Amino acid sequence: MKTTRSSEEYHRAELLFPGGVNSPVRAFRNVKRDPLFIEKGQGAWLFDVDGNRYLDYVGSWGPLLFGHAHPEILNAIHQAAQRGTSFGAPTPGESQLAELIRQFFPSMQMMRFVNSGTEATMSALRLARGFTGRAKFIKFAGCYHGHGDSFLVKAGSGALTFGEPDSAGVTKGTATDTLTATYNNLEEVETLFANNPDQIACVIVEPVVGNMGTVPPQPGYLQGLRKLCDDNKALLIFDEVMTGFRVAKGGAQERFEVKPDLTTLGKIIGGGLPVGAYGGSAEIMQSLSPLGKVYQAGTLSGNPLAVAAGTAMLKLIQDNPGVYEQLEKKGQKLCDGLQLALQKASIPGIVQRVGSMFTLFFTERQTIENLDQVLACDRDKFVKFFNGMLAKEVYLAPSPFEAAFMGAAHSESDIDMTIKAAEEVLLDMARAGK
Ligand code: HOZ
Repeated sequence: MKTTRSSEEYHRAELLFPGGVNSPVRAFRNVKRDPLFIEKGQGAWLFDVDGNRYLDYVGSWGPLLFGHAHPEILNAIHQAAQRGTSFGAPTPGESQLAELIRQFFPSMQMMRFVNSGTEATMSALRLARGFTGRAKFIKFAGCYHGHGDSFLVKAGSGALTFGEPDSAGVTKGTATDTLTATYNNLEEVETLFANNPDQIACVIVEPVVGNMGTVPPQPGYLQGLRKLCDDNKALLIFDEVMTGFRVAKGGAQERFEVKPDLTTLGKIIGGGLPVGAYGGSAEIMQSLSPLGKVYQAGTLSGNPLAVAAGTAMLKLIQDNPGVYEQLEKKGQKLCDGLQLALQKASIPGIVQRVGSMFTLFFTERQTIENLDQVLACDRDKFVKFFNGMLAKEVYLAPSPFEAAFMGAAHSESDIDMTIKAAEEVLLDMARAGK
């Protein structure tokens, strides 16, 4: 695999951007190679600037349910762009997208559009604090809710990839209001509530964690969080930036039948363009300015291009009601194949999956339920696996702390190719280990 041009681009970018990138995980440092620079994407495939192609299981970190450059999404963007790219004033398109979102997420009776998942979670936290009049909140080790100061405490994703789950620049004052607990452990949450009576505004959780690899909630866990929040008059926030329109059409809240007070959504409702949203009951949402006292604003919020792309994306979901069943079946086939490949190579590991998001963990354990267990997995094996798969044209997330995403554009033969590649890579790893 020749990557000369990618390396040239990387060295050029290193002079312009810290680490040569505009978001840390994509620097590929943890997989010990230079990043690939992308020329284009088409369906399930990515093409780099050297002309190599890769079957893409990152999918822009989740939103590309129907693959790259889907004609209906491109057409919507094109049509919208001809009418202008930004107005800083309301448009009917925003209501159309919001009505569609509400059909899938009835808990989001009212919502507010922002520009990213990070903005959505930051704003939802401020709203929860403003609504309850309380300062503290609970998050879970290994969960990542974007790069807002309050959330960079025991954070997952890039923060974890580079060993900085607690970022420099976050003041002690900010961090003291962030209480952390172990994911899938209700007792710790109960204790935090008991030790901080009437002080906790909300609990925020990735209902299925994607930012430390795919870690599903144990049966009853999300219901338990719901009850603890109710008992303590705190709000429950589901960060569905990854799981929204992914693990079910109505996200994790539909799949696990738990209704949060607030939901945050990200790039998927922009068809891959920069968008986020947060929403909940009218009572809570009406605390936002200009009706209420919680302030939040943005010129590009509800940007017409992003709204058009998002509307096209949600219409695709609406018009393809069978898509989640197909993704479930394909996800099962792929993950069963990967699990068998581990067995054939006698390499300890498990593949965890919820719908079409999944992760292969190199571990002796039967399940991975929290961050400590994730951190105990074999990272050297991950690096070898990642690079081996890349050499066989399969593009996985360049970090063991990210989920993989499969979409409707991945064909049966793409899945067969992935399983075959994994079998070969794992057998090579097993041989080399002897
Ligand atoms: N934090 C994103 C995934 N969890 C990665 C964003 C990026 O590097 O593009």
